[in-house]
Amino acid sequence: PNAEAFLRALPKCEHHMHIEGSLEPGLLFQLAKNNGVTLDPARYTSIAALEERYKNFTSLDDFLLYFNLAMAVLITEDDFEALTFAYMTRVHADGLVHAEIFFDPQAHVGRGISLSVVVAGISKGLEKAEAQFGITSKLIMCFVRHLPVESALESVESIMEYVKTGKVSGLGCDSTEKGNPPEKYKEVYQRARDLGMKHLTMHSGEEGPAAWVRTTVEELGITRIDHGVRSADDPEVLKLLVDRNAFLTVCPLSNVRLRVHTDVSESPIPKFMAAGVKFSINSDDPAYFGGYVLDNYLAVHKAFSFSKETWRGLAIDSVNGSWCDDDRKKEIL
Ligand code: ES4
Ligand code: ZN
Repeated sequence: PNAEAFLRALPKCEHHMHIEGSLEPGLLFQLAKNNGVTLDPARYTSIAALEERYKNFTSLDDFLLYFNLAMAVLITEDDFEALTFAYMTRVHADGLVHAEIFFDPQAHVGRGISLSVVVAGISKGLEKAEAQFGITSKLIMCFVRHLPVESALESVESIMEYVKTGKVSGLGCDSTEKGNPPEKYKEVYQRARDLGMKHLTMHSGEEGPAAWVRTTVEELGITRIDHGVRSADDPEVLKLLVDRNAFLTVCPLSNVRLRVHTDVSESPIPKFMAAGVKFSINSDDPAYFGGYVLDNYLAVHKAFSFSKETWRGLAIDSVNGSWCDDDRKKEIL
């Protein structure tokens, strides 16, 4: 309880949260009803049954099946706004001051929802939250690895009008890692750079090996790595991350739910600290993985009992690893 109040009060930034992954079962059923969407009755029986199922994911792909099915209820601009505002309201209560949020344009456009509806809805939710709570944010488009590279290129090209207006700030890459090594996406990131995209990140080293994190840094030139926990398997990769001033967005509860490790106590966070690798602590898909950002901080504290001084340092790192400008960082710190 003492630790909780302390961690809540620390000004924190989150950099790894898929907005579609903040769709709580309650809102999912409500939107299905409002929008007349029929969910698979074998999978979507009740809120309680769904929450139980979420405790039994066997892998990233097993989770992604549910993550992608649930999106069917997100139809209107209001749906995306409500989803986003619900997340921002929730994390404001956790002491979050800045959020960098992923979304998967291909997953929505592919089922007939226009990109303008998706971006306008999410943006409205973010603007409303900034006006009411003072939380700032950045929106990051991710391309998905389960679709062809050609589709990723199209998605990057179509997002550029929103990058130009400042509604979208960066590019990430998510979904199935196994069978999709980072070098497959060199061209996609190159296109994004050519088009003037400045902030780049990539899910790497979640289920894939440390060697793929190396490729992400050395071949793709990306130094923000989402997850990256498998880097800890190779001291040379840890050294590379330090040398390149890389930043990992670690998601402890996600890693347990998706069987990357069996318990938060197996998280390589202490190894990263010992090696001098900078990172932040994040929720990934809070509606699916058993908690929001503060729950992740608390789980790490339960596992490792860091001192207040250590926690202050980690929260400062979360601010410094953000893509907000220096004035905003100063204001937070
Ligand atoms: C994801 Cl945990 C995770 N890994 C990869 N892709 C994702 N999309 C949503 N959550
Ligand atoms: Zn993720």
